[in-house]
Amino acid sequence: MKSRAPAIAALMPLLLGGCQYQRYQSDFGRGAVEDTQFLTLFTIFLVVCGIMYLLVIGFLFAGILHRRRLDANVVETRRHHQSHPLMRSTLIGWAALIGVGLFALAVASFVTDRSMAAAAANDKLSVTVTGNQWWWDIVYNSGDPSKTLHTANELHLPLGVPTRILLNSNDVIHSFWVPSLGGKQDLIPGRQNDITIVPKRTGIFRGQCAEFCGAQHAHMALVVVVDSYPDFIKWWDHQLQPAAAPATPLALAGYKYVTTGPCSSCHNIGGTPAGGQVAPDLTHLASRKSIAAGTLPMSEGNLYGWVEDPQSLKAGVHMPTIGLEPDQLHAVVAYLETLK
Ligand SMILES: [Cu+2]
Repeated sequence: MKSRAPAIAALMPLLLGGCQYQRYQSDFGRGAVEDTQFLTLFTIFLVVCGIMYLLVIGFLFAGILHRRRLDANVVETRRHHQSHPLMRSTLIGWAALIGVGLFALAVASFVTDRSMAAAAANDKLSVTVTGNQWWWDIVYNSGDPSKTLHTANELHLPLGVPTRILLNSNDVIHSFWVPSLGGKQDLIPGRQNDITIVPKRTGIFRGQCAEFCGAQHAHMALVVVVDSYPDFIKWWDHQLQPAAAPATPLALAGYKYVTTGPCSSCHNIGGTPAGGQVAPDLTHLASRKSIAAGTLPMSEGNLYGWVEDPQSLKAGVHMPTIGLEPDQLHAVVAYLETLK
């Protein structure tokens, strides 16, 4: 008989890849302490409610069968209903079971709630995330202003560190939701909400605005990267650096256009004259994994497409289609690619 080992070995990358993908955006991702707590609470509710449901259905069918047998003799049915002791004890048992089930759910819910509140009280890092149509502004808060970091659309979190994420909105209601890392919280204009996450698995996770916020709501995704603590500090230190100086004549031409032309009135690029504050910070744009809040993967081709005609890729986005000449487009993309 032929061994199945080679076939299973051949399937392993597919299976492992599937697991990896599942964690990317999944309520079963178990990427953070909060996600695991939610999942445990969900499992307890599912089991208790499932048992209750099966019991109700079981009693229903038992009642129907019992009734059919008794209907053969109406007199017997009446006598039975008046005096059957099993009926009374069954009802008392059922009421007690409902009480115990509801009490168990209340205790489980309370314990989960307290445990999440404890993590929020011990936060070690504070990040402010502001929702905009249709992108995420991200500021890493620090007591030292030279360490305050401004970025966009890609959130890095350190493994095992309780991080409080302060949530604001500049326009309409959005919702911060990274399924693999825990719950969901609204971003409301004029009000600050917060959510605390303690990541327990390194990796890349996808978040998505979960409150309909306009035509491009579906293109308001958030890439969340959980790094080991040393990698996170390395990333933070690198992101604090000003933009790299252009090294080629083409990139230099792009630098001049981007930092003094129309782009600079909306975008900020650290260490350059571009100081706009109403669009995503571009200082380290090319180090990110996506363009336009998860609309496209980061690549040279996608940068060309996005810069040339953002309206065809994300209709209604505030970035206008400027109509660059081909040489301007080559130069702008060459410069943006240096912003690692
Ligand atoms: Cu939305």
